[in-house]
Amino acid sequence: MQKICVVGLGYIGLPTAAVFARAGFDIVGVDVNKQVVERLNKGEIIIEEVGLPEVVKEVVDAGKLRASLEPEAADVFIISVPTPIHEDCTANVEYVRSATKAVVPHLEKGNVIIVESTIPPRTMDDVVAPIIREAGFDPEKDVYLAHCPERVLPGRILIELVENTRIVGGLTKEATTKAADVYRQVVTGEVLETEAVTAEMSKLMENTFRDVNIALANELTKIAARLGVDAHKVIELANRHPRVNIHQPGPGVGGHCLAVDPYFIVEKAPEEALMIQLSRDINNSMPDFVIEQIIKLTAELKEPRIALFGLTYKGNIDDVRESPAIEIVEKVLANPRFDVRVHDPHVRNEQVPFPLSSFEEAITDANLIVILTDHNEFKALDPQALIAKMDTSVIFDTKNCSGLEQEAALTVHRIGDLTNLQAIHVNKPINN
Ligand code: SAJ
Repeated sequence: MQKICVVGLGYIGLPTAAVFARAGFDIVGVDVNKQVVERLNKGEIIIEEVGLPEVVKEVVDAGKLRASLEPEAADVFIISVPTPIHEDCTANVEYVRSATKAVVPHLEKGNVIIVESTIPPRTMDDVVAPIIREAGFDPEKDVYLAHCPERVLPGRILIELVENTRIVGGLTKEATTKAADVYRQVVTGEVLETEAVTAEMSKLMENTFRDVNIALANELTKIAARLGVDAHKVIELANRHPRVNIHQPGPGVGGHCLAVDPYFIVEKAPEEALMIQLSRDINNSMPDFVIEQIIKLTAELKEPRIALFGLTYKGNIDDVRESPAIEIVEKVLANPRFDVRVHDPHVRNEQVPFPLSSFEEAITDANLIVILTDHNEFKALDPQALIAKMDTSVIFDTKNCSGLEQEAALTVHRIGDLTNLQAIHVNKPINN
């Protein structure tokens, strides 16, 4: 059986190592984090993913997976390390570079090296191949270099690693086939073969497609606010056309993929990637658009009490990375006029630099609830409980998810339908 060395034991590398180990491969997993390595060798993991603890325990106990701080000789190397963005929105490929350098001393002719990390176009040619060449190998003849981007969804990683279609792009045709054959031993979905740069671009374009389409929905929302149209209704009706799929507007785009990957394209072709950059700008402008509405809604209140609901970048997860909700909360908290409560049933206090409140605390005496994330809890809010506890029962739903209906005692504004947005009035005069 082939031996695989997986470099980077994070959200993708570790499940990948586990899936190959379960299929019978001998796996050594490498990470620079000592704690990750020590725990893994005891069959324990420090990340959360459905089903993963069980599979890892099984393969570690069976001697199929072990961890190390250093790479070692293997038939196949899989590099799965992060590619964060710099302050100036260019990709930081340092981890890919250092992982490749760490692998090189253990390389032998005929080895396969696969990069799974999301990388800017041409990184395989311009960053990875030169390191291999410097080490004395011909990257087009002696070893087989390929990019195989991951495309799994957290919570379903073990299933999607096996069932999703994979794209494999090698530096040469032979490298493509060699790398694709590695995946064919565990993947039940299709394994599609292409060149390295095409594989790099297709991964980036998948997430860019979504980002651009969300930007279109967000732009529609702003147009609708100006023209007095309900954008949600427009989207619902337009999407009845068999070839139209307008996405959903919201408070912005978060997560470590959609909010990051489009910049990898802009970086390499800034003069051409105009729509991609503009879409990033539109989505990045949404937190301020939400705050503008909060300011309009509370303009006539002296010290408005505001409950902000939801911090994660999407519903029913605990991930706050790049979340637009965090930006909104921090800006609202910075405004001394506002008395703010923040509530998210999926987030623990130590994840964020401000205090969190319970649902009860947040709604009691509130003038306004702003929904920023579509958690199930916020889809099923009980209007009577809100009316009973809030001071003025006004909801601003930026995810159009609450299911709350406008009624005499309850005012509901949705992000795509701001036609009737008016300042909240209180019966008592505000000054004196
Ligand atoms: N969002 C909207 N409107 C929409 C859809 C999403 O505002 O109509 C927002 C969400 O609220 C969230 C953001 O976009 O803030 C991203 O959410 P998502 O669920 O679209 O994407 P991710 O980042 O969780 O996962 C994506 C997936 N890519 C695609 O769907 C094309 C996933 O398959 C990839 O594996 C992942 O990126 C990745 O690792 O690249």
